[in-house]
Amino acid sequence: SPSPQRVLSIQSHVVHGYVGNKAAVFPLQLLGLDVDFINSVQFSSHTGYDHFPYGQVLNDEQLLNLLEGLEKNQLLENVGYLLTGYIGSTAFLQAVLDVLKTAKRVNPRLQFVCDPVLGDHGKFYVPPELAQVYRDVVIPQADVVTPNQFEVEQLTGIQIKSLDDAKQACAKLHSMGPSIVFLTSVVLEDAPDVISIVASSKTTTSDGTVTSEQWKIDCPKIPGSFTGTGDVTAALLLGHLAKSDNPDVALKTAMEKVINSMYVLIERTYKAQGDSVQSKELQLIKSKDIIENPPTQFTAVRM
Ligand code: PLP
Ligand code: PXL
Repeated sequence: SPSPQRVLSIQSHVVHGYVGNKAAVFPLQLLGLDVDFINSVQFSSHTGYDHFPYGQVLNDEQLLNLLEGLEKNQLLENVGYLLTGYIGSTAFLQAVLDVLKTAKRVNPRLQFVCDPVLGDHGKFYVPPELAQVYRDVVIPQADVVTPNQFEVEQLTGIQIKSLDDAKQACAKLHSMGPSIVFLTSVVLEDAPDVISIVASSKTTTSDGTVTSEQWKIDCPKIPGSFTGTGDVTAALLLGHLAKSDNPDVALKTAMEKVINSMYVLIERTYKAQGDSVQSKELQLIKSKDIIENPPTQFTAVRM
């Protein structure tokens, strides 16, 4: 029988705190997945601390060198998922696409879960020219995309003010390629204190008919902003989709597990925080229980 599918995760490493691979690997492992991870950077902390950057950045050549080692040792054969998050340069993003190409050649069933990290709250935190690279060459090759509100607006050109806008933006992203679109947090014009999470799946039947369905969960907005939430969300989504054996209910069920875990994680982090940046680090390890056993507070409704 085929070996279980591993995840290849290409993300940041921080010595202290929980973003990038430090936020993604632990949840994936708790959900029972083997994770091979490449650290795209090693920094002392995330960018929100006073003194930054300290550490090293992996360049595109170094990434391709690791790829060569993985390929020559036949270590890509059981890679079923590629997961990517924050990527800081066009050259590195192109090299990630080379990783995708090679890993897909070795395993044509590989699924690419792409968090198209651009920025948040109206501001870019990567070079803005990356938006076009994601739009033109990355998203078309992705199976699952997990943009936040700013990112979906940049990628589709659609401002999300209503649920209908969110639906249209999902349809536009589906038309670019991905069969699953997961909007990690949108705040709609008529409900400023609510975070809506939207999940949309596209199915192409054997006669070529394309259908889609959308699910939504509304949560009360927990005040403040925490770093790494998007990274945990994408990892949990991959993990729960990978674990599900019934594709017909997979997205709704996965979404509910992801959001019920995320809500408690953010709530615990909110309650634990003090005045320092450090005190706002996600309470990820202490939340092992609700990652392994997601609560059932929130239920997804059809849009
Ligand atoms: N709140 C909840 C309950 C969530 O599940 C998520 C992400 O999935 C977020 C907020 C998103 O947080 P942020 O706006 O910091 O990305
Ligand atoms: O969560 C995304 C992220 C990834 N990598 C580094 C970061 C952040 C967010 O601040 O600083 C280095």
